[in-house]
Amino acid sequence: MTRPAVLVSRRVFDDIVDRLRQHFDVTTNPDDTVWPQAELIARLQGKVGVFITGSEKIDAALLDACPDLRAVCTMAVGYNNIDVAACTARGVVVTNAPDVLTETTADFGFALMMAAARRIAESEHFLRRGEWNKWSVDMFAGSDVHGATLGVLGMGRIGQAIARRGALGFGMQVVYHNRSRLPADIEATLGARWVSKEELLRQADHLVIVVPYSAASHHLVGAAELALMKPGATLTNIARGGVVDDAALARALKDRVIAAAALDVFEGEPQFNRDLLDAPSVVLTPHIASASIPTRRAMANLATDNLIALLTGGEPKTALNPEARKR
Ligand code: 8YV
Repeated sequence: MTRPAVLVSRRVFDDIVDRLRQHFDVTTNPDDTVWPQAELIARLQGKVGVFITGSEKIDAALLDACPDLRAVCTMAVGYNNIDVAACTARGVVVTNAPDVLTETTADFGFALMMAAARRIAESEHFLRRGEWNKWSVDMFAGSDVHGATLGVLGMGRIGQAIARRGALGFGMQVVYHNRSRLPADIEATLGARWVSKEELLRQADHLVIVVPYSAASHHLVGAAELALMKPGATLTNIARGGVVDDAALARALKDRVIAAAALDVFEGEPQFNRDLLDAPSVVLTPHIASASIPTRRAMANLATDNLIALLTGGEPKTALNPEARKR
């Protein structure tokens, strides 16, 4: 009997591929090439399932060109690279990887926020350049994190995990903005207060952005929003490139509209706005907030569990459109 054919679009851990090989005829990408769309489509011919990351675009044109596809399983929690409605319309089930990366991503968001507040990257570059020749009273003096006001834009799982770190670990006052308010008991546990977006921008000493990307969140923070922030404030973006207007942010840092920023995600990444390199007080990392070994393994295993379940008659753990199965 021929086994279902699946594609793993990027290099993953060997034991993940071994798990898939127990059930499927697996094609991999050992060179980890980011395939152009036409090549991805060519490689998907005859495949019923695909294991993807946040980098591959699954849209209506691809689905129409790959009629055998039944399952799209991403190891990312974010799925703005997948047209879920187009998948549903064609009976293709999509799964993502929530929960397993929440705490690791929150750790990193908090670390970036602290690095921006305490000017860690900036001062390290200064030391490496050999410019440190004396102590001085305000050398790289930044702002405090403990006791400050933490503003969380987007209070999903990761936003809540960051709020918990701020409130319980650092005695921060937590304000947040989200389309829907949290239940009162969760607000009480996190010590978090819902405010309007404008109030959030005005009140936060440290703003951390964790909203999913969509047309509605495109440039949610641009020049007008940055102008509302405190001159001593920091901004951390671990959400998606495009939620922040990077050009406006680079200008705001240069003009000292805000004090510092930390970015793990960029518009057009892995390309990014080069003006950020010249902006003062900026920490830049290459989209690694979920990159601890145990968490990346958990994300890949969850995508694998989902792909195996979907193609062997089981129940996927984290389907985004379970209704697609009935089609
Ligand atoms: C991933 C992410 O590194 O899960 C997400 O949405 O942005 C990151 O954790 C990446 O997208 C995995 O493919």
